[in-house]
Amino acid sequence: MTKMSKNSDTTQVSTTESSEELLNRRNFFRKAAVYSAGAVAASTVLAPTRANAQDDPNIMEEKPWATELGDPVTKNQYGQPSPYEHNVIRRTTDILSSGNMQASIAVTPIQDSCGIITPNGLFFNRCHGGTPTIDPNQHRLMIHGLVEKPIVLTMDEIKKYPNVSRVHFIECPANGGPEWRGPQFNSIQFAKGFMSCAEWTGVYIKDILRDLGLKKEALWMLAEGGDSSHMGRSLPVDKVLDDAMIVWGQNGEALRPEQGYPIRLLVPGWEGNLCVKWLARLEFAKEPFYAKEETAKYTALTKHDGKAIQHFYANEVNSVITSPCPEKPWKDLKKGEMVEIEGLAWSGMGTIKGVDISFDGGKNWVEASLKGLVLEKAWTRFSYMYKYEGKDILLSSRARDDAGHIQPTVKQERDTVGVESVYHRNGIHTWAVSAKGDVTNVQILS
Ligand SMILES: Nc1nc2c(c(=O)[nH]1)N[C@H]1C(S)=C(S)[C@@H](COP(=O)(O)O)O[C@H]1N2
Ligand SMILES: [Mo]
Repeated sequence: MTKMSKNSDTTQVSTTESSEELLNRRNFFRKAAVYSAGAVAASTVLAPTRANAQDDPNIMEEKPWATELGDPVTKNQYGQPSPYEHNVIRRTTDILSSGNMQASIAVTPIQDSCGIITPNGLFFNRCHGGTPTIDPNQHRLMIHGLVEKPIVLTMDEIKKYPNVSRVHFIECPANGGPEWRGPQFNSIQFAKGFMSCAEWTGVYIKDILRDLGLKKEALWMLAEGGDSSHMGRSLPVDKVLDDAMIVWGQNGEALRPEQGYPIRLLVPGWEGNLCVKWLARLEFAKEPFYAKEETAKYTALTKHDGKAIQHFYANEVNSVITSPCPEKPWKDLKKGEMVEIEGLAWSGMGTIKGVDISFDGGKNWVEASLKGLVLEKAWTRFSYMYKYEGKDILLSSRARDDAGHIQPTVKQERDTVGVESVYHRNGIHTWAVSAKGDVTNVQILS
């Protein structure tokens, strides 16, 4: 073991420091990683507390995988996760699909996500007519309507435009939508997993339009998919000229079929349904195009006058604690032990500024720290080091963005919107964590 770590140190570190010195320094840091119960900082490092590790057969005995050769490099020409990760999968339920798996949703296990990137195999999949298998050589994108030079592009032609890579979440506006009247799922995956976040590569539509010449009268863009549902959606030209993209890359590889291979529309921060997959046509027009029932579907009704809030497309500032959660309860914690609370915050209207945590259902708040990359219209991870007290708590998170928005309470949200909607829920989410560490999905109305 020592020999192996020494070797890897020398290959990775090209300083004058010898590997011996490096190891000593690491051991020093490890030993220094103690905390005092009084001074709890977000930067506290946890040392393993397990006693009698020397009696553990897993450390004393040599394992079969340490004594025989492993698989050849030719085994998985496209790699797969360890078989031990077999439970980390997208999940479906009849409650969300009425039994039709071609007009359905498979939700992301956000409880298992690390950092802010969703691996492609776990990206949530919402489709209205199944996932088509499109031959990219036969796929075309037509751009027409109120442009000077309408065109039809092949995939090779699209990829000639200068490309950019951006990290953005996609969230279905119905994320959390089944829960307006109260908790429905004792599961974070089903309650909040209608979203994922990836690094997308593609071209800004404004760059293509520079070539085509957008006419002044053009106020709306219709996007249509090449799948059986077509998913025709219209969006305002202002947003198109701001940051909408046509993307073909997802986390360093081609889009997955489920995400719209070979190309999709990406409308950063706005409702996922606008991010038309298997994109085949863009038409610029004076007016939005949509079927009547779609208008009704994607607008929010206000409680008092029954009027629709039309053309409101951004996903509002939101957050959820991913650890603990119903799927990740606190286990074997001792009173006084430190435990990291983690979660995800996101806003379709800007960059996350901060996240507060409450242990009493929203009466008192403390500030969490943001960790890793903090990017516009992207998942942002937050963290708080908590001293476990072994008592019941109501654990909530409340995010703020740089556009000045803050998550409303469930009561504030119900007072303005009522409970009839299935869209745009961003009220503060609360978990009831029992003294034993079990986690239940609850809503706090005050
Ligand atoms: N062509 C097409 N595009 C589509 C859909 C569809 O059914 N067909 N579903 C939409 C909906 S409702 C959502 S929330 C997002 C989901 O994107 P994802 O499946 O990549 O997560 O795609 C949108 N784009
Ligand atoms: Mo959606």
